[in-house]
Amino acid sequence: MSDSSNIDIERSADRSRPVAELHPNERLKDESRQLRGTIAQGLADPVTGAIRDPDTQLSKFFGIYQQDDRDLRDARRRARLEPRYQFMVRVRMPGGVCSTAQWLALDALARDTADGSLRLTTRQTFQFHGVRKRDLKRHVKAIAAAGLDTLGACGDVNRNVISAANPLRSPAHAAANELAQRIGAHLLPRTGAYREIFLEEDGVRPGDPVAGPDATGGEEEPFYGRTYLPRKFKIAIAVPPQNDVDVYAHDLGYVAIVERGHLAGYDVTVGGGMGMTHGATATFPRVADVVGFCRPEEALSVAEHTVAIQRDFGHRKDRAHARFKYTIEDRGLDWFRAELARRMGRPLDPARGFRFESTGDENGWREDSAGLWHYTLFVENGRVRDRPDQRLMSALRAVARVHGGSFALTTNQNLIIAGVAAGERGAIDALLHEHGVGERPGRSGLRLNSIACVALPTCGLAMAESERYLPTLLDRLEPLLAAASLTQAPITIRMSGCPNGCSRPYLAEIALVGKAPGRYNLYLGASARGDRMSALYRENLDEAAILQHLGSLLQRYASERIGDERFGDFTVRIGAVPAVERSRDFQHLRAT
Ligand code: SRM
Ligand code: SF4
Repeated sequence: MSDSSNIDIERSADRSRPVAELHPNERLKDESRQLRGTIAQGLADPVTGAIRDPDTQLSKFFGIYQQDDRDLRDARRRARLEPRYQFMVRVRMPGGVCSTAQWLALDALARDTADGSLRLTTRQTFQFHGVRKRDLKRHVKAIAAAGLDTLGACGDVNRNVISAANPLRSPAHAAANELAQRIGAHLLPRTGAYREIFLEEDGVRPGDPVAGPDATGGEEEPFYGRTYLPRKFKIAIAVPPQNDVDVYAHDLGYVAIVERGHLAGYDVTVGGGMGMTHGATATFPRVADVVGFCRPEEALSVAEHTVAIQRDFGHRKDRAHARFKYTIEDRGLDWFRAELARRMGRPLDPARGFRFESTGDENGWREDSAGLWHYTLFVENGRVRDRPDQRLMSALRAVARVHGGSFALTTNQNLIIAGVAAGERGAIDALLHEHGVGERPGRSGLRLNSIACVALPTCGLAMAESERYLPTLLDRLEPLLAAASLTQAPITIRMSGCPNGCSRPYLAEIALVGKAPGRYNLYLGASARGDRMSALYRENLDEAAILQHLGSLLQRYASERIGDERFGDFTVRIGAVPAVERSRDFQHLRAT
């Protein structure tokens, strides 16, 4: 198979078929009048806190998820009340940078129309939780007034494009951030539904990123068409030696190649993804493959054509098989390269090669070559809220009021106070300290390299706790680390409340994936560079068993590691888990 015109290409489940033969969501999208559905009517209905059923699928395309508070489910059922419906609202912010004015606007909004907290996500943006239906339009309008939007933050479209954190760090970081913004704008849905329903503006401002159909004067969705993509599509841009974005977890990735101080272009990766379903071996996480090199001026075209290939060939019958990783698995890399070359008019150049060192963030103050300072603040699991001992939300509000630079979100759920003049550092340190925030001497390397997904009580798919539990588990693991003299060891640990893998767990040296309340599958053996997945070590563990298994492995690591060997590599070397080089191995191990 080398050419898309080849008659061997299986087309029975892609968009060449009538929607009636495909997954019901395809028909829903097709008949939705470019995502309008009856969302407006549902929002206007005062009788319920919910919107209408199929519209809950459509609202995702506007970054809006209907949820209910799962902590209250049983009590409300017993009281014969409808679930406590509320909405998660996700901001679209390619490259993850906001101004201090935007921070202050979002902070006010979190306290006004959400649950009083801001959530920094693994895709470098903000989520609000607990927004009630009656406040939803006001909430989205306030985000727009701050110069941001939520369009395409969820749904079957290209998602928030992420790039190596902090564009001020180096020229390559600036280029990566700029590329993220260009791709994000280029692949934004054009439907006017967002403005009509949530912003309630018919007028279109030229150049407005959420302008809608009149801005193009043509078809409402010239790129996506009536049925959009088969599934979500995710793009990341990395700048070695950091792989903070986890480029191998992405449908499409770019790795900056800097030669003699100049950005030569990008090595391109395709076919990564994390999601799977427990027990369904046809679903699996996959580490992306490097397929070639493109020059900076070709990068946008690579994104457009790659997403178009998935739009045209992605599986639209079975949503569990609809991510790009399965298109790549089904059809092969040679097919993809040929199809991309056909669309671009030339093949990608051979990959140049690169080397990653870690996926983590470097916490604390760092100076750049221009003499500006950047403070990376560890934000446990990305949750920005005030606690009695640590008034993080107030601290960052106070910093935003005096800080002359910007805020850069990281894909490890942390925050960089970016672009700080040397003379401003003391004031920022003092504000953080005053609110009980900042560096803490006893914090372990494991905690500083931890990520947990949201899970309960808002995520409808959670099987176990994650964000609310990982800090407690770490409290119990830290004495074991201390006993093994491993407090400073930079070991990555990630927890997800279900196998969908929102914390990208299968790329962490220690991964805990929720199976049932209080029960987790333990995966080990991923590389610290984010290029090798972990393998299932033990299933269905409760806390005591997790502590026992990790405790003894950490003890062995302390005494048997060779040089600066990382924990993931160590667990593979001693045979605790096999090395998972390919997703097929991951599947095989799970099935046996
Ligand atoms: Fe995710 C679904 C939260 C990053 C894979 N994810 C969800 C939903 C919307 C649950 C739902 O569908 O009802 C979660 C909302 C929970 C809540 O209450 O807020 C949710 N995902 C998150 C966030 C907030 C986790 C976090 O703690 O930061 C991340 C938001 C990113 C963003 O700003 O856009 C988030 N999700 C990811 C990632 C990591 C990444 O993208 O780098 C993944 C794995 C990578 C991938 O996509 O392969 C991920 N989320 C999923 C999946 C599995 C997709 C699949 O291919 O099978 C689902 C379920 C689905 O889509 O059906 C999902
Ligand atoms: Fe929810 Fe599962 Fe994602 Fe966690 S991994 S946020 S539980 S969908």
